[in-house]
Amino acid sequence: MSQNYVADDIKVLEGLEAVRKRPGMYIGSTSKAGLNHLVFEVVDNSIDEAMAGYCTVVHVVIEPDNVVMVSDNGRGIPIDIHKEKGVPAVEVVMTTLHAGGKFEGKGYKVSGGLHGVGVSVVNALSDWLTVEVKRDGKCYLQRYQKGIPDAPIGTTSPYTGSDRGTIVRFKPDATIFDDIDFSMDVIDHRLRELAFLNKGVRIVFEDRRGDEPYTQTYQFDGGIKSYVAHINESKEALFTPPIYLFNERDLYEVEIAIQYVNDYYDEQVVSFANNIRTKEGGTHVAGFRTALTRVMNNFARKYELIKDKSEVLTGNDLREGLSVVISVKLRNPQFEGQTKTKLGNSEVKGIVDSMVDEGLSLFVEANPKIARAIINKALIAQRVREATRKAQELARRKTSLESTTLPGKLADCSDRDPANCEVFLVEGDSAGGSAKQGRDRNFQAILPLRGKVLNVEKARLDKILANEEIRNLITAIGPEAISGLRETTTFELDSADDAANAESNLKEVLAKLRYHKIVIMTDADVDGAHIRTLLLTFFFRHAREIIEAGALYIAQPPLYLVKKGSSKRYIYNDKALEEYLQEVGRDANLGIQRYKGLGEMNPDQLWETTMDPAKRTLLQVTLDDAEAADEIFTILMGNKVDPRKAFIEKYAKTVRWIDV
Ligand code: 0RA
Repeated sequence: MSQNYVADDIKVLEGLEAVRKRPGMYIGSTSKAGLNHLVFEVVDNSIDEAMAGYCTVVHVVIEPDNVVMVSDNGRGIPIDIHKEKGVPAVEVVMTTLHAGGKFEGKGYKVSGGLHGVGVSVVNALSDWLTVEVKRDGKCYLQRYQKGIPDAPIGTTSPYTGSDRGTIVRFKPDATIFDDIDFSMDVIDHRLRELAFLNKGVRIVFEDRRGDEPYTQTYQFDGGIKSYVAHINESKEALFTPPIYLFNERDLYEVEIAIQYVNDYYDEQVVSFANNIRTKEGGTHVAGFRTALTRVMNNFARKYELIKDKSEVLTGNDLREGLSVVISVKLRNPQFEGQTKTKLGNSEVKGIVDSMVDEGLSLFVEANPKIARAIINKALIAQRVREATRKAQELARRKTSLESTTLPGKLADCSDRDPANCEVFLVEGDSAGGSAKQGRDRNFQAILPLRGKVLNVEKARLDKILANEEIRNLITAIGPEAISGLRETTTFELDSADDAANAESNLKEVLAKLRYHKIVIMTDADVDGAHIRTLLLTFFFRHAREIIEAGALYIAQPPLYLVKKGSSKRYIYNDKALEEYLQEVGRDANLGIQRYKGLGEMNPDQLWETTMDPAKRTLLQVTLDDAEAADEIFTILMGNKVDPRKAFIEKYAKTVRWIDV
């Protein structure tokens, strides 16, 4: 035992105590996110071993009592006696802060982990933890309680296996965390992501807590190339397979997979640094964008795809339909931004830029057809942007004439303060008639919309603007509230405070809306559902900020009127009807009227059931999970039939969205 042992021992205890006192400092929080983070911290070590080329399989099991087991077939954490500390290296790793996995100079290029805190933090926050190391034909075992070893490391016998690896099992300390129920979905999603990011590694996930165990095996030999393909699964790719760029320089590794899709105008950038999702982007994304724009312009100019010397493709032109996964690995990642998910290392921009420039230039020369397809798409985007700008200028000039250009069909309200006002988007003229009579004209406006509005998923903004119903809708609610219709759209404000920006954007949107509540009021039948989906798609695609501002609602008209003697009752869905019938008994003298459309209700009834703020229920449309909503819209409205069918079959019974 070294002379330093006692001093070191005290340091270890102090370290563990610090972690237990302020867990949030090490794992972010003691809520669900922090709890799940424990698993990722342990998994990261195995992934590092895989990245170093020594491990092919990682198993993650959630056992019935929320004990987590992570095993790998790597070299096994070293058990030789640590020179300074006089205990096996594995004990040092398990008990010393910032010693996890990162044995400098032993071939470890990068180390993951959101906070990169190491497995000792998991140990400190566990009721108990065991580590087993299989190497040199032996199996070593050590157990800890709240981070402190029960006893010196021992060997378990008999062990005859020739396999190697590390097995960590731990039970989180219930006195530290809000609760210790790991989230299957979050862990499942992250493990799949890790499998995409670390190609070839097999990750087996099992959740044994339910009656039926849940098992998944992830292994993607295409790495992030498979990831992009997965993102675009239900879309139509402009070309396959995705463009794949890989390069390493000094201690930087850059991996990028690019694909464009048709009939989809948003861009999807999914970026990572050291396997950590950088939601706010950063220097790696900036370097990519610059290089993409430059390479495509060079190609377009060289082959005279852009005529005029002064003509250029802008970054915006090249964004439409772009899906890209960017993964960089580096020694000292700096995370910045609101949520610390923005890569800040300034040298990375130039490195990624020059690597993409080099790789993509070679690619476009070797694959001119693909390059031309991308450039054509960007040229169309450019023309559309120009056409939209003109259309919008026209619209703006019209709106400056104030209410005279409001659509003739709009029955406006008298109050001029948008904060008090609501507009009901109503399907058809007959329902529109009832709504007009039933409303409170002081603050409620009615805009009847005719027929199937338009399949907005497929249409571009310029075509959408040519549709009269949509133009009416936009003019009625206030064209200036829709950023796609404003002159300048600012992308990626570089250094500014993002939260403050979001806040001021909302204020700006509300300031430009003519009504702070926009209510979709459609029939409770299939056609009504269709129109509602079309409208939601329109708002989602082209006026997302209105949803974000919380200004979009869905009215809830009743499905039935049940009369019993002189009393009457409105019922809003089949389940409620069933319950009511159970309650009153089926043989009672009941009159049940089913409303087929809003038009069947007299104006008083419509007011009473659906429009009166004192009695109605409005569903506020949220963008809680824009990514999920986006997927659903694409599947439901897109070109491909198979994913739509599969989706509907999968969710027919559960999902509320289809029926929203
Ligand atoms: C440092 C050196 C060696 C292996 C590891 C760390 C290692 C750590 C973890 C954590 C989870 N699983 C792991 N597997 C390996 C290599 C030692 C040697 O030379 O054999």
